[in-house]
Amino acid sequence: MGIIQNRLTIFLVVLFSLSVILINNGVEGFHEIYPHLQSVSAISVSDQHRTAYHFQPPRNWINDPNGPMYYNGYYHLFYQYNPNGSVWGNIVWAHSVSKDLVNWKALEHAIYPSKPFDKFGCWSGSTTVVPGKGPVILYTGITDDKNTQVQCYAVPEDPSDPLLVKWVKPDDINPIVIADKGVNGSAFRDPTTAWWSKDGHWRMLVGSRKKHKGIAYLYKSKDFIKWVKAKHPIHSKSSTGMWECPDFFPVALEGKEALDTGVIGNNVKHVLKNSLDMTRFEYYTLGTYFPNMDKYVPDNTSEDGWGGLRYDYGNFYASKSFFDPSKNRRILWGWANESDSKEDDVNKGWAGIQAIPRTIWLDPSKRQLLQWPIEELNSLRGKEVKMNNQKLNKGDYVEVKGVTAPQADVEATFSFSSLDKAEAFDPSWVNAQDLCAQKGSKLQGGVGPFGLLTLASQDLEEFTPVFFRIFKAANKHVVLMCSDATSSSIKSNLYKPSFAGFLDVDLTTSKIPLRSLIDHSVVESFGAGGKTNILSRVYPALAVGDQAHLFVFNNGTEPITVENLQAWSMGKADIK
Ligand code: DQQ
Repeated sequence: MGIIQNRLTIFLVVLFSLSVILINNGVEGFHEIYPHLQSVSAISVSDQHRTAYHFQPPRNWINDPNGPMYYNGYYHLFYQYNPNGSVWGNIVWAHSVSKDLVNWKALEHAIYPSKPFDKFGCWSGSTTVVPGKGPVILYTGITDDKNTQVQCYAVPEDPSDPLLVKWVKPDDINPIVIADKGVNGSAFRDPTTAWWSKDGHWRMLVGSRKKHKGIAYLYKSKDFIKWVKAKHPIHSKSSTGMWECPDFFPVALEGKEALDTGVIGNNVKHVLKNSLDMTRFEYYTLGTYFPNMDKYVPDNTSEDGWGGLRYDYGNFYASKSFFDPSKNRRILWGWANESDSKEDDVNKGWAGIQAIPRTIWLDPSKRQLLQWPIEELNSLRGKEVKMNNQKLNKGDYVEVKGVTAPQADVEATFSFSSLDKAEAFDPSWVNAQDLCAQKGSKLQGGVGPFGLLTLASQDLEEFTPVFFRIFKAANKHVVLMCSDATSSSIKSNLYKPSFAGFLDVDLTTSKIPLRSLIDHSVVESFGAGGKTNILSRVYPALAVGDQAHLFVFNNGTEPITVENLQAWSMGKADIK
């Protein structure tokens, strides 16, 4: 290629990257946008922003978690993977196994294009453990260059192999579902885990859209092989666009114990989550599943649409949960894409991580879910430092010393004695992210902003603050939680959003707890015990290695006390 052509290619790539970053929330939005980069392998892999304890393979591109499950003593994680480069393309199901969800061993790819029904791609899907049969994978196959999507079936070649290394896709039954006349065949993907019903049928959902209406189609089968579409979708919602990676499961009304996907009854609520391709945000509703009518109806306290609840208000997409029978819990996996440019990804030789797996259960208010990092993560906690009853007056920044600031787990409780100084809340502030961008962490407030400054350089040229700001509305207080990447790096050409969500927390205790998992290029935070959660990807240039620092801060006029801060230097997970 000549120099001019080279420059033109670089120019076009930069232009493309910028438009994707601006339009699509910084997250990969389309499936065929970098054909010329799909197979550009990394010359070397750059370690600078690689994570130490988040899941990522040694090199190349990853996206959605697929078919996570616990089976015969092993956790399995499959994921969308480009074996040839560090942008999306050439997608296979890569496969890793673990005994503890922290340390992982890679196996050979489980599913890759090899048949007429998946020749152009093996896209996302789920596993179901079928009694008497073992695990079955349902995934989306791409059959042609027009992006035609069908649902396919794969089973382990040797079900007695504890690692389930090899998977087969029987020719005589595949594809198991094709789009019928009423269904948009190029927007028809990501089958869920199936569930067994007393009427003798398996049921599963497939994500879709009709024009701008998001849809989850329901399919039924007696033998897991012949599937028939139910009379109507289990649920749909106008103007939400394509529903990718639907997830549907019950949660117990009381307590933390989880339920297998097919459990119904008076003591459960159901959750329907969809990943919205238009913005690459997800939202979920809590509601009631009426199995006899094949219908799901969201509660009237659960907003159905763009303003709905999110698992995470940051960079977290295409998530999938599974029931872990070994500990009676439901675990949520989600993909966190890069926020740098495609050229950065090609240069780094890798792109994409999985968020820390989270246990999810119903909040006692029954209006939202709670999430918390899996307990196994604590095994990586090393040296611990503490800060007790540290007073923070307006403008105070205090360093938390003695912890590896770029690789840490921090839990802290922030308290205040009065809400009198809370700023007035303008009811037109409906979008938390806009409000966070407007106010930031530096603008002085009344009660807050207060919280952590993570990945901070000594002189604060770079920092990623995770913080709260409390407002006074007509009859209540409104708490804003932010994870703001605006000042995270002196580097330009990065997506640096002010991610934020509102936090439904009881303020009568005058305390707000916060946990942040800091891991080089990710800050994953859990507000008030996992009520509002935000994952940010950041790429500091100065705040790296031992030049990175951790601070607590307060920029509000109300004094804040940091109670019981514990920060652990985190070890490195063994991910091969
Ligand atoms: N990614 C997969 C699709 C899914 C999308 C393709 C979500 O199956 O809809 O890599 O990120």
